[in-house]
Amino acid sequence: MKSVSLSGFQNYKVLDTDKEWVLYHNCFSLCSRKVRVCLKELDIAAELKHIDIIETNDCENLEKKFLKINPKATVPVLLHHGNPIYESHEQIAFLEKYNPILSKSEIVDYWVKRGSLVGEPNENQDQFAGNCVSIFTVPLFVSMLKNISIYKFIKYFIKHPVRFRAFNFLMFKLLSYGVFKKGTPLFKITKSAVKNLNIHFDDLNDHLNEKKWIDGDKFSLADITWMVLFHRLEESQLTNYFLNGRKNLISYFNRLKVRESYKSELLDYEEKAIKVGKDELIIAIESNQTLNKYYSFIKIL
Ligand SMILES: N[C@@H](CCC(=O)N[C@@H](CS)C(=O)NCC(=O)O)C(=O)O
Repeated sequence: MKSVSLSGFQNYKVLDTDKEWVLYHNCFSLCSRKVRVCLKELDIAAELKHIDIIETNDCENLEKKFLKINPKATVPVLLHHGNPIYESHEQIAFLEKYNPILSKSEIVDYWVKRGSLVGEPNENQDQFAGNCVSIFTVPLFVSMLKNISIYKFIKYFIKHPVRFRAFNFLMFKLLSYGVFKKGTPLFKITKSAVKNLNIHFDDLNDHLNEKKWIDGDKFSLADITWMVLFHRLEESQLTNYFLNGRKNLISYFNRLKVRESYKSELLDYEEKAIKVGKDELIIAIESNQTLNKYYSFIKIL
C-alpha cells in the first residue's frame, strides 16, 4: 500500500457510529497521550479504542479494519460522528473548538506548533521539538521490543505502509542496542536532535520566566503539548540531563506533574509492556556498554 499524507478533518466517514467522539489510541504513543490529556482537560467524553502497536506487543494498527480508519497505520485517530481527524496537533485544535475553556492566543499556537511531532522524526528537528524527543524514545523502544517475538516483526515489515518505519523497527529488533554504536545513522541523527532540543528548551525556559503556564496564568493546548514531551523524556531517563540548569523548566514540569490529567492519562496508563521496557532500559544504561556510551555521548554534546 502506498503511504498517503493525511492531516486535519476529513469530509467522509470511516465508521458508522452513534458516538460523537471516538479515539483510536495506544497507551504508549506520545501523540495518543496528548489527545487523551486534551480530552480530560476539556472534559469531553469519547469512546476510547486501544490499538496495539508493535512496541506494546502486537500490530493491530496493520489490520485491515484499522487501515480503513487510517491507511497510514498510525495512532491516534480521532473521529467526530465517524469523520476522521488525522495528526494529533490538528485533533487537539479541533477538540478545543467544542469546549473553548483553555487559553487561546498566538503564543499558544506558536508553542503548540513548536512542540508537535510532524512527519518523520529525523526531519525538521529545528522546527519541531516533538521530532527531537521522538529520537530519544528509541532506547526505550529497543528495550520494549526485546520482549516481542520476531514473527511479529516479519508481519510488521511486510505489512507496514510506511517503508522507512518498517525498516527502522526491524533494525531495532535485529541489532538491539547495536543501533546506538558510534557511526550508525541513529548516532548521527542523535547529534542534531540534542542540538535542536537544547535550543527549543533554552527558548521555552526564557519564555516561561515568571509565568505559571506557557500563556501566563491560564493553562492551554501548548502546556498539554509540552507535558507529554517532558513525560517521554522522563521515561527515557533523560529529564535530569535536559532540565539541568533550566530553572523555569524544572518548576514548570513540577506544576505539570501535579495536574490530574498527568496522573489519569499518563501515569495510570503505564501498562505492563511500558513498565517492563522501562525497567530493562534502566538496567541496560548501566550494563550495556554501547548504550552506556550512547547516553554519555548525549550528555557531553
Ligand atoms: N504526526 C502524527 C504521528 C503519529 C505516529 O507516528 N504515531 C505512532 C505512535 S506515536 C504510531 O502510530 N506508530 C505505529 C507505527 O508506525 O507502526 C501525530 O501527531 O498524530
